[in-house]
Amino acid sequence: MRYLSGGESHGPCLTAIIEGLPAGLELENKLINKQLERRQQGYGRGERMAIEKDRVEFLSGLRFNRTIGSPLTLSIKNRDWKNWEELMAAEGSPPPDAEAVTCPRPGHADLAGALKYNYRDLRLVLERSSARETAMRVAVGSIGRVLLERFGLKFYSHVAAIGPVNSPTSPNELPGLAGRVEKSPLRCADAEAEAAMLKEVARAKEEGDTLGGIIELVVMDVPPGLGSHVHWDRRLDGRLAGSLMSIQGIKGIEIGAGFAAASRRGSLVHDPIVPDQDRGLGRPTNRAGGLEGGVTNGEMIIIRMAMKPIPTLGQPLPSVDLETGREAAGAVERSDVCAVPSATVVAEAAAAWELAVVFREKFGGDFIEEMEAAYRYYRETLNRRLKNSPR
Ligand code: EPS
Repeated sequence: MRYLSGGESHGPCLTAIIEGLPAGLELENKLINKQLERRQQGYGRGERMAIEKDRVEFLSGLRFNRTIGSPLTLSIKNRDWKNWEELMAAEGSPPPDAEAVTCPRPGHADLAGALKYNYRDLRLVLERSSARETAMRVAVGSIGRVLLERFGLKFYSHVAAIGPVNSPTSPNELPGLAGRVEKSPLRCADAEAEAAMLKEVARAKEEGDTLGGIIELVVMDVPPGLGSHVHWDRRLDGRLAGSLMSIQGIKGIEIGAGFAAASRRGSLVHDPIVPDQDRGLGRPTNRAGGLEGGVTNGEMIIIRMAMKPIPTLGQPLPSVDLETGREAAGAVERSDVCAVPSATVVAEAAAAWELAVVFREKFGGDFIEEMEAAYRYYRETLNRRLKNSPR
């Protein structure tokens, strides 16, 4: 299963084509739209979010709310397009008053992208590097999530830190606190931490600055055996990390105990395997974060991501005007102060997509019932195997 997406931040729309979904999967746009709405929330977003109201449209691959096995084409309109029609026109020439963006923002894709593609106008980089692209990633990931929810997988996320303020919530608490997270303007499960984070974001905004933070993602009820140890590019830890790291602004990833495991002895890192009355085998701890050898082990997946502060600053850092070669401040554009809450929703979707891909690899099938039969067979085999293991 794979997808490609296209679309500029201020172009007419975002588009994606997904190939490889089983036929017969029920899809309703309201499920996808709910995820798109979640992504648009969050204290710290800029004025753009007041303009957009993201909604998915299905352009192919769906008939009467069921996939038909052909490529599923999705579209999300950019409402802001009406303000950019001339400057971002696909054909013709630039309007006479069009000004090129020539001062790269430190920390942004501006400079590296312009050097790579030999652009004069940095707009050609920022239009596609923009986190606007994540609207489509959420739509695509949500379709993977619809598929996985049929098999009982559950996704939770929260903001574990914004700038220097940490939330004390642990991953195990997330299912019970999901309602609180959904209502929080910062997707933070802890009221006290949330209040301090809100202050921090307001202060950064006042000072023309931006903030990053830490996102925690949990996936529950994941069957063991997804991914594979047999080849590097089939290891699921690497695939999840690659996909999550590619979300705009993410600079660090850890699975389970992550970096903390490096300073502890093995006896304090690895999760003992014990007999378990109900499951056959149990793990009293989950420092592996649900993945061993690049394969899911049946425990919940726990991933933490570090997001850097947004590089578009109200008080810009020093830069160079690429047109003149002289010192100049980095470009100032309308932007967000903090997008960590939105990124938690993007992370859920990106992980859902990657897990859906490995689910399709393992259980295959051209139609959904065929896939479900393969899944049932595997579950029965696991049950026999685990229940019969000698105690
Ligand atoms: C972004 C800059 C802002 C954000 C945008 C990402 O957009 P604009 O330049 O139009 O104000 O709002 O995020 C989105 C549009 C979105 O849907 O998340 C950037 O430069 O990355």
